[in-house]
Amino acid sequence: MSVTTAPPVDPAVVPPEIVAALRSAREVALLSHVTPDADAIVSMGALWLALPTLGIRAHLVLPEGSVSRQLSYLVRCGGLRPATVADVQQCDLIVALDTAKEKRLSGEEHLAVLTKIPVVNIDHHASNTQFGRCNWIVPQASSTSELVYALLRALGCTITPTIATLLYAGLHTDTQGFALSNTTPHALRVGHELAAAGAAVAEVCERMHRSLSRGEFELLARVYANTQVSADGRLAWSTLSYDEITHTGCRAADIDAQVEVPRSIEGIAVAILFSEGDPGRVRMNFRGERGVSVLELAMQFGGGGHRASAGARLTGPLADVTARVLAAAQAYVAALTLEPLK
Ligand SMILES: [Mn+2]
Repeated sequence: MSVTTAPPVDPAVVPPEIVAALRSAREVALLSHVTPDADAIVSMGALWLALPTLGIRAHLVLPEGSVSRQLSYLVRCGGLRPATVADVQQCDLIVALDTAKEKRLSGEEHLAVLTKIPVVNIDHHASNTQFGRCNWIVPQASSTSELVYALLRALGCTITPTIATLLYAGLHTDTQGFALSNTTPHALRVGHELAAAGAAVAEVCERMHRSLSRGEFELLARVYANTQVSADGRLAWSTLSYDEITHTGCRAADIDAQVEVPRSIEGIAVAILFSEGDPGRVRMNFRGERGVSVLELAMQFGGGGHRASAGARLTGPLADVTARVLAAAQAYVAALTLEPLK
């Protein structure tokens, strides 16, 4: 039976059935999405640290090699220990975090032994398919971290400095340093409370923004060099071929934030980064500016996400995928009615 929770507008209000599901659990498997971002890792990490204090065993599913070099800081910071397949065999509850659809869940081998267990689905993606038995989906929340913070408070857990640092990193990255339209008064309030609880604010900023490896720096230079802008100035995009990625020593897991390069051009409405992390597999990162949603665009290609930040994947040669998606994106931006820039 599926119980769908109507999304509460206030991200600080945790539905009672979510609290009850956690409270009655004995052993929990924490899962998130493939190519986990900071929000995904820390949402699992904060619960992994906090649940044992309530007498609940917790296992964090983070398959080997799935974390980018940059985000491995969060794994070290939290002392996070990924679970083996054997570890999760006795679990009686799955908590899915920051994951819009079931097939995006990471940990294929773990999932194979986690069948027939109820799923609690906690997320802020507007495109979430409500695949859990209990679903707490709040598109108004800046991040899943913001929701996990409310959940830990509702469960009466202590917000230790380590938990505060992890959750702060999730808020910080999903809001691009409290600089995107999802930076609500509530997100800032939670950021304040996490800082007050001992979050290492400056360290998080340093590790997330001023800690590029030489290879990541070279990859970014490539993204700049490959950036193009449409004739109408509304669309900017860049590409990274498999050869360009491997040449710098980077991996598919290291690609995400580089879409900020085409996005940084004044006046654009849509930015796209095409990256061929594995040969013939092209990932698109879409970003919307000037209030424009890219969610519909990503969904046209089987993807999903948020209004201003979405993604999709296609199989095929990079040039073919790029041409196909750009044609749709050009038509999309050409039809937009945009407010003039101030
Ligand atoms: Mn998120």
